Amino acid sequence: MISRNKAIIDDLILNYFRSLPENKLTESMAYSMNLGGKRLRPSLVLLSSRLFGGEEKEVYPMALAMEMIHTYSLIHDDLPAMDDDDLRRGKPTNHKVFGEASAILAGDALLNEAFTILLANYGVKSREGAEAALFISRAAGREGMILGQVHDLENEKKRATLEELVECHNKKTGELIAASLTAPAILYRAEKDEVDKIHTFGIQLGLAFQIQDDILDRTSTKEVLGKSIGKDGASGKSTYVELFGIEKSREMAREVTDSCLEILSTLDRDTRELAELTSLLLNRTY
Ligand code: GRG
Repeated sequence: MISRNKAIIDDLILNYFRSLPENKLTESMAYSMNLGGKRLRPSLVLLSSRLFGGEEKEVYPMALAMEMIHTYSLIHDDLPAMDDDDLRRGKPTNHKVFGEASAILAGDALLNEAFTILLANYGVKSREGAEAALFISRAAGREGMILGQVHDLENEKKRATLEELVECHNKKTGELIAASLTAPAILYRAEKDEVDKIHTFGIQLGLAFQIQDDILDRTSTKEVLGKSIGKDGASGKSTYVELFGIEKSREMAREVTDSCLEILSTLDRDTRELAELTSLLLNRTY
């Protein structure tokens, strides 16, 4: 199921960029979009549309847009002014290949492209479509992922409390993951109670994902993939592992995963695929 979703999304991305005029900007956008990656957020869009009774193909543009927003955030996060990383997904970061100015513009263009796609395919077509696009915009912006990035920069300068760390992760990682699940629910007119539940599930899934990411940053072969890995461990930057150690962090990731599965069990829908993905994420190795 996971590899099928990933294959669909990889194809969507390839075909989309093949349809664009070839120039320096589209080359730089396509470079980062095609670097690989787990395609978690677009996969969640597909799974959520199935959960809420949608037609899978109808959310392909939404899935593509979510991966574009995610990729823009990674390009900007890697810039010298932010994390200053040379490698992403094991390959040279966008600014290392195309230069800093070009990388900033590629990120900007991916963000705009995502909202062009969302508005053209959903926003101008129905009220639910517009509400789904609005939800994604809020999750990615000032109240969501970008605010999380601001918290993350602040937490680099001090030892964060658990509450500060959770708030940072919920915004930086959780909101976009949650929006990938919530936007299809809105599009397919799920009841308010279900929309709230899938959103809460998404935020918790983001937290479990981020704790696992902190653990992998310290323990796995990810160490050879980018220099921020060593930096997180050595600089005292606030992470779960830094605050609680590996074993306690593993226990916390398990607890949050259990609470995700608990939320899913309260939805009167076939949540087996999402439950399977949730458990797989806890055991992921990259
Ligand atoms: C610069 C606006 C702006 C936001 C940056 C998402 C983010 C906020 C920064 C990326 C750095 C980071 C470690 C974020 C935490 C979330 C996370 C684990 C991102 C990596 O997501 P994966 O593992 O990446 O899904 P792949 O490569 O598989 O797509």
